This record gives sequence, C-alpha cells and structure tokens, in this order.
Amino acid sequence: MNNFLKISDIGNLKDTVKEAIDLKDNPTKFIKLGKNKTIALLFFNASLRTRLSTQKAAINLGMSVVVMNFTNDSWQLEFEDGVVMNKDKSEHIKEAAKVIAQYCDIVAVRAFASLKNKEKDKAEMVINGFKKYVGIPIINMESATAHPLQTLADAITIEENKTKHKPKVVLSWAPHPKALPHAVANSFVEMMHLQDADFVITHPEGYELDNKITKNSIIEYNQEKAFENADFVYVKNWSSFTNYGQVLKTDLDWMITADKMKFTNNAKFMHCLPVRRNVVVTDEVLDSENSIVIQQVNNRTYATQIVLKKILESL
Ligand code: SN0
Repeated sequence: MNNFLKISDIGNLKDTVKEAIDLKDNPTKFIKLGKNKTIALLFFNASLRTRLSTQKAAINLGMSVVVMNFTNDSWQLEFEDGVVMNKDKSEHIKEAAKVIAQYCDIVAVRAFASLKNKEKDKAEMVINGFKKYVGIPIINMESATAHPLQTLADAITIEENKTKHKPKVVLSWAPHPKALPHAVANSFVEMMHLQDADFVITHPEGYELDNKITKNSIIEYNQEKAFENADFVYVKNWSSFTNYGQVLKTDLDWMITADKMKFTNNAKFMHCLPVRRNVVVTDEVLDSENSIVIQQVNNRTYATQIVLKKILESL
C-alpha cells in the first residue's frame, strides 16, 4: 500500500481488522520495520487522539516522528494554482510539499473541511495538494471528506464487541452547537458497506449525507424506530450537506439518552470523541458500561500501526 486516503485503500477490511487485533498481544512485534524511517505529522486543525495514537503507532514500529502545526507555527500555505501570492499566504504547496519530503519517508496530514466551499472540500484541495507534489506515501488523519484511521479503529471495536455474525449498527446524528464536518460519518458509512451488518442511518430531514457515499443505505428519519434492536449505536453530529455547512437544528430532541437506548438490544454506545456531554449524549449513557468510546480510542493505535506497517513494507 502506498497511500491511505480512504478506508478502501486498506484492501481486505476483514483481514486487516484481524491483523490489528492480533497485534494487540505484541504491539512491538514489528519494531525493526521502521528503523531509520521518519514520519511527519502535519496538523492544520486541532487533534488529541489522532496526534498521540499516530505517534504511538510509529514508535511501536521503531520509527522517528516529527510533528508540525500549520495553525500558528508555520507559514500559511497557498493551494490554488496560478494565483498572485500578494496576500496572507507565504508559501505554495508546490515547494512546501517537496520541502517536507526532504525530511521524512511518510507524511500524514490533518486538514478539516472548510464547510464554506462545497466544491473545494469535495475536491480535497489540501490532501490532494500534498498527494500531487509530495512524492512520498501519504496518510489521511482526517481530510475534508474522510477520516479512515478513525473508521478502521471503529471496525476493530465492532469486531471485538459483536455477539452475532450480522449485528444491527445504527449511525445516529445528534445535536451540536457548532457546524461539524461530514468526514467521520462518511468514512463510517463506507466502512459499513464493507461489513456484513444490518446498517441504518438516522438523522433529521435536511441532514442527508452525500448520496454518492450513502448510496442505497437505509435512512430512517424516526430515531427511536431506527434504534429498535440495535446492537451498536454510533453517534456523530454533522452539519447539513445540502445547505452546505449550516446548522439547521440545535434543540436537544436528538440527544442520545438512556430512555432512547432502551429501544435497542442493549446496544453499545460509540463516538469518535471529542464529545459534548449533555448535548450529543447524556452523562448517564456516556458513563454507562455500554459505552465503548475508550476502547475505540485504544484501537486507534493498532489501526494506525497496521496502516503504517503496510506502507513501510512497500517502501
Ligand atoms: C471533528 C469532526 O470532524 O467532527 C473531529 C472528530 C474526530 N470534531 C470537532 O471538530 C468537534 C469540535 C467541538 O468543538 O466539539
């Protein structure tokens, strides 16, 4: 594998999940693989889990890690071609990508959706800018439209917790005060399409995700009905895709509560974090035994390690 930009880049999901679970018994089994190899982590947005788990995964493989924040610490980059650079942007991606490639063997990039310009977000300006000019393998640490490292960890977590061959998995929208990207939800949907599961998406009308991604997924606008007999409830807020980047609804009707969880088959509660307590989900649900959010976090390391291992093997 050369690049990891979307979940399907991993190849066989089932085998990859199994490989990741096996790795947990001996996380440093492949510590020699990354000797004398460096990964650069580039952040255009905030991060907690992605930043630490990617570093930890690289360390477990014997790699060196360099980290760069493009929020305050760096020159502001220009991604458009042919512009007159007489405003706030100091350096073009053409040079910046080639510069970064002089100092590392793999590059990982986090750059959220703008949620202002749908076409630019769909075109993945930032990550595709790097891909075009960097000339070394590239990993997506959440781009405008996808968060495949999160989704791979979620696939591992579902595999570890499922009690039947074909569980019912519900992706539920929940309220949030801010406009959030579609990336986590998109990748989760793509991953569920690769699984043997009974998959339902539930959200208020107006919150339909990109139908090029949801394809023929079942969409149920009644949240309680969607929750019936669910084995997993995966919760995420996203802003409107149709009315791009807008927050259409802020009341707490769609918050995940213990009463709603009663409709499920004692479902596990999942969320990628960070999560707004008592807006997205009540304390009671998040602190319950059915909440497996910390297991998801732990699996971020192993998911990323498998991705890095596959890339290192192809160098
Ligand atoms: C990001 C998102 O894509 O929704 C990252 C999730 C892994 N989440 C947020 O930006 C939440 C920010 C907040 O203020 O709650």
